[in-house]
Amino acid sequence: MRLFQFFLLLTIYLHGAFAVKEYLFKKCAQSGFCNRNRHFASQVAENVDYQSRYSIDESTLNYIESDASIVGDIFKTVSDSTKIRFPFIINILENNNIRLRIDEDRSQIKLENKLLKKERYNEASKYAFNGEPKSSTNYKFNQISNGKFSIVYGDKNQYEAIIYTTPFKIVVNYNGEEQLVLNDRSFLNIEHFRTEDENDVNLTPEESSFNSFHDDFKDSKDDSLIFGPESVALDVSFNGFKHVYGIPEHADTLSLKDTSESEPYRLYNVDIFEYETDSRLPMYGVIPFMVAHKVGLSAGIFWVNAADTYVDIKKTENQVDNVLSSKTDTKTHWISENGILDIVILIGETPTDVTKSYASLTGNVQLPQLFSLGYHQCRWNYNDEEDVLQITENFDKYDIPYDVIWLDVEYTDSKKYFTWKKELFPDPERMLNKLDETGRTLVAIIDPHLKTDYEVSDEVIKQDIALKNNKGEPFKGHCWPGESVWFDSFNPKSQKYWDHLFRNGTGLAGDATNFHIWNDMNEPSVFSGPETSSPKDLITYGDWEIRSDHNVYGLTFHEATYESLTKRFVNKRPFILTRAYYSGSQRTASMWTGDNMSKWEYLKISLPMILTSNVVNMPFAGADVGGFFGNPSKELLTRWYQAGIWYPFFRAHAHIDSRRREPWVPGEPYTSHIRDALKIRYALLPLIYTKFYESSITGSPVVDPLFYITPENIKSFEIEDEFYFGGLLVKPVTDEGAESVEIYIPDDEIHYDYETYQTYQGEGDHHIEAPLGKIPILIRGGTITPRKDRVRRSSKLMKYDPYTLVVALDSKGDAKGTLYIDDGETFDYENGDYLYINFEVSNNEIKSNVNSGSLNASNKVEKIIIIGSSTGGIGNEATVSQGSEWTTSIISGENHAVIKSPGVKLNENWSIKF
Ligand code: NBV
Repeated sequence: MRLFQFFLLLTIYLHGAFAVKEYLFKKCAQSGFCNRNRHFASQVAENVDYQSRYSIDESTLNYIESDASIVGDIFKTVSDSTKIRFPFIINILENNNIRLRIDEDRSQIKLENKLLKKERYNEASKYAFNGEPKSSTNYKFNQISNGKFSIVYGDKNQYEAIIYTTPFKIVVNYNGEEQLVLNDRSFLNIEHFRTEDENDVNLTPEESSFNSFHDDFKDSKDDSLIFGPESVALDVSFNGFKHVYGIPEHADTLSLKDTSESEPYRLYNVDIFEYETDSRLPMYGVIPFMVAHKVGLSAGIFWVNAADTYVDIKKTENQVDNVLSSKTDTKTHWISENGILDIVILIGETPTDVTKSYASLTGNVQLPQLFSLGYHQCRWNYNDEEDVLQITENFDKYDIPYDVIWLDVEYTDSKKYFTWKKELFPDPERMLNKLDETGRTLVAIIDPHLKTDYEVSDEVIKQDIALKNNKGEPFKGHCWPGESVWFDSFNPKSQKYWDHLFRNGTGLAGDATNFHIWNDMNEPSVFSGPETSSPKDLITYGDWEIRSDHNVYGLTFHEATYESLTKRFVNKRPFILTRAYYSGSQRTASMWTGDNMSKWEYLKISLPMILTSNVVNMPFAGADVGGFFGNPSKELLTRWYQAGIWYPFFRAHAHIDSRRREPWVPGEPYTSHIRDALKIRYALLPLIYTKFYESSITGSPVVDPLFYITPENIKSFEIEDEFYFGGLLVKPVTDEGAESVEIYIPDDEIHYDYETYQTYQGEGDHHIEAPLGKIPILIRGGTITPRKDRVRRSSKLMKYDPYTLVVALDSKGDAKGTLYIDDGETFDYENGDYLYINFEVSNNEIKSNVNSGSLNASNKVEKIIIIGSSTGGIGNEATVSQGSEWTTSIISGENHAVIKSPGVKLNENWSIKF
């Protein structure tokens, strides 16, 4: 064991004194497969006469009726005597997405190593997709003529994919215009199987052999690289698209950067401590889905691959056209270490369409329990039962709402998960019950590394459900507890033991149901491993190298935890926070952006990072409020809370070495400002819950980047420090000392100040005073925001409270909104026990219409605030009708009027004339 390195890493972790050690992570040039593909691409690009070596053998083309697919063989001409066969399959999926898969025929190869499957890994889709996507039969297949065939699809035949056979290339048209081109630049490259001895004859002149059979990067030197070079790469051009988004996780801008002169964006789940901002380095999570947008059209690419991946982005000025939005093309180059080539192309009229379409493949976010949308108080660590209960008491004493307290690693006995440090937490169930009295919940951490020599790891070894080294023995490495083994959550057999550990009664937390789980370090983080992760030649269940399925490991781990919690609870939605994630994680977990720092730049970067997460359908996202490493100034802490109330997942967290900073710690006026911010969050829980419900049904974001609301406005395409949360346009203050902001309104819709109702109108920047106590929030005209204005100690205690509706009129005097209500905890809503209500205002009348569901909720509406200049003319009485008719009073104020106590129940339709 490299003990010295282990201690060095540990020191860095504990003291948090250094910036990210960039040199610990492979640059593209140091990574065998990335280096080779960038080299290949540069050779190809330099040669204007270059012709891709890949072409379809036209005689192999076939239509398979059973799944409406088009299949055939692509051949790569290595030399006159060597041609390599790659079977391909094309499907049109529901929602007008087109999927291309290219595999390698490895049936003839002989692999000495009997521990591994010899095929290319093809299971990423099994984890990412929400069930096998349905193929559509509804398309027209135009047989080959003149070296190409085409597929026309869509209800208006608006999509067309033209597949060129020699060389191979796919052009995707929409409404007759070329939008996307695959293998446009001839960067398609699938490194076929060969032994080291045969390597030379298998290399073409434009290829390199850099690090094909060994790896000379630091701790990667032991990598056995049994398969040699096996990368898969492809270029995709987006015509006329200047902006692309997505492919998290990176601490970078919302609109992705050109990487021609820098590192590519790397997608590899790693524990990157003290990460830097403005960086293309990999982070904890991976979603290989990119959204492109231009005026009039959006597109997406889902690169279904779970191996180490790099993405290059190049923006090129297109000489022909002079229109600003359409003169730039974005050209992308996707490079993965291995696996099959599996790509889905999505096209929609708006970015929301593309996000939803991707969600239709990978599943929507699960509807969270309502408590989990409240405020989470975490730090590494709350020391003992008394500490936990004292914190709770202080929240009540200072009149600050909060729902969840968290326990980090120190609650365990010597970091042995599923144990408690008995002297500090003598009776966890008693503690949980006390928390429950005020509706509070506990979340405790459980990681996948299991300290060797204790009953849980012994059992994991005995049951053969640990990750294995390349000899097929349980892999032993170092992590928090010292020497550890890793739980192999790919193995279906492991679920049973996991369920056992989480079981009710004698299990982890007695019978408590206010107990949920945080899965950390599941990249997996291995202190003694290369790039702080698992050696790439570990073997996971199914006889795959972790090289192939590394990026889904974290997902399988949190999915196992989710599954165990569904069994532990009777009919309650589990809450899981995960650090590592992949496409599909949204179905069962929330995420946060890991170990940020108590600095203004990390507050700033949290916004594009969370917006990116929403673009790629992982909307239950947050960042550590206050910053993990270091100590925030009181001003920074306050501003961070004011921004954090808009994170879909809202948790404050701090490193073990940092000073205490719970909301009452900074004192006045900061504590009051933080309290005010938290009360805004709690009052808006009905809106937040409704946004989550809508996302869980349609796949739409919970927080929208501006260009999702105004996709026609080029100026909104790069805005990342503002967003819409429902009808609220928010620009948190993220600059030290700032007393005001310029908020950009992306169109001519009227907006109103959230507190004063002052009007702002006109596309462009607007000045808003924002002294420390003020969060710049505008309400968009034409929207209705549901609230609960009686903020209590926790969300559970607000369950039966009445609602307030905030109606912001547009210039015509109209507005629309929705509200979702259910019991906030169970799955009963799946059987109709909920209410989804539409509100509409026009002609001085507000109408409520229960759109679906039939919950017998007794909640009423206690007031309706109508905002708009026309409210000046409103009288002092409103007529309410729900079954019978009655009147109620209206009180008018500056730019608004309030309908007092209308007394309507939400579970039946009603209307009010004012
Ligand atoms: O469990 C300790 C920390 C945790 O507080 C943090 O949120 C995680 O991102 N964990 C990482 C382990 C390493 C911290 C340096």
